[in-house]
Amino acid sequence: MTPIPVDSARFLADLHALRAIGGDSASKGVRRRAFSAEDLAARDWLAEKMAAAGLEPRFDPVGNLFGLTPGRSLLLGSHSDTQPEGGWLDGALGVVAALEIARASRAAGGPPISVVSFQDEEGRFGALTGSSVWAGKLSLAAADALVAADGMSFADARAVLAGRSGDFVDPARFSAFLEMHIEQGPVLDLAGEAIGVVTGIVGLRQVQITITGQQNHAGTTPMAHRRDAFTVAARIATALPERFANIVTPQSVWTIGHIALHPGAASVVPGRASFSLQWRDIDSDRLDRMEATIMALLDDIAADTGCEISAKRLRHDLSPMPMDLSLQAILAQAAQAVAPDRWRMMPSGALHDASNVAALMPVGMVFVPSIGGISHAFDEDTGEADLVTGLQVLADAAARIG
Ligand code: HGY
Ligand code: MN
Ligand code: MN
Repeated sequence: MTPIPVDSARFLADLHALRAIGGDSASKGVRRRAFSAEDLAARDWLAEKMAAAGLEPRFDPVGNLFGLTPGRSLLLGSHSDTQPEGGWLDGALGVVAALEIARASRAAGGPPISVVSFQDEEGRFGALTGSSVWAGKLSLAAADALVAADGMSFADARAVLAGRSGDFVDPARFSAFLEMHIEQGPVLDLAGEAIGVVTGIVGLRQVQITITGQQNHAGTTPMAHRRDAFTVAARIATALPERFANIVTPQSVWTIGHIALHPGAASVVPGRASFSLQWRDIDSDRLDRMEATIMALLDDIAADTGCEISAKRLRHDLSPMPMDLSLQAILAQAAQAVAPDRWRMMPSGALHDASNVAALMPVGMVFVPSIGGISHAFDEDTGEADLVTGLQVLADAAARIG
């Protein structure tokens, strides 16, 4: 195995250069929602870096940006779009590490490596939209019909690339996909370990729940006569832990991340509440049981309150996905070589594009620690030494794959 001579200073400089695009002025955080001006500027920056590294930059029809090396190659990458208040490393780390390894390998006559930054991993429009379309899990027509909370359709958003995007890249060009990512949880940080070799990625389900009660006067409507959509939503949220008690494990999670009340005025009893309910687990059957429990709870509360309650499944299915066993073994060898006994095998509680790419080719993932386990927040961070260790492990694994 010939090592790939990565340049960690250049890698860190590129990471900080990318952070500056859409960077928050008061923190290390970034704002680069898919197809925003900042996201497009970051993709243009990346395309220039790809070209300078001798890779062919190519946008596909949904905004995935590939840096292609001729012939068959190993694909490395992640995403460069972010949450509304994103961390500077979520996605960007894997993209910049991929760029550095592809660039160093090409310069040293090493194995052929291509790079990708998938579009809308963070779900401004759908969920892992760019890699879902590339992997054939979401049709282009269905993706185009997706509408962001701000009313922008995916079709209108991606139209900005018209004339600049080529065809979808043939997945057969690639032998395998490796994604480096921050853990986004506390496990490695608390254990004082440097590397996580990912065994599998959780599955995710999400529904949009709408409660229709009775809009009314906040002063003259007696409490006993109200059909207050918010209090019904609150009953659902507070009932879930007890209803899930015999189904879930400590790793199961569920989140109400967004709620809208209508009409949203202080002196009006809200007649309508609409909120997202998302749940995740590594086991498909448990996801099913959680879904059945949610639906039964909605029926019970609708009957008890006289409110109409609807639930619309929001996202295409993102099933739990095991990582390729041989790639897990290679990443474990690389971890032991670079960070002896400071690594572990572990599941991913976050979703990643690798979940989708697994439908096309063998995939593997490697984590670096998140300080305090914080992510999807401006405070997200990882020590530079851990960033460099992750780069070296990914490069070592890429060299072993060849
Ligand atoms: O939500 C997720 O797990 C991913 O970070 N978008
Ligand atoms: Mn991510
Ligand atoms: Mn994320």
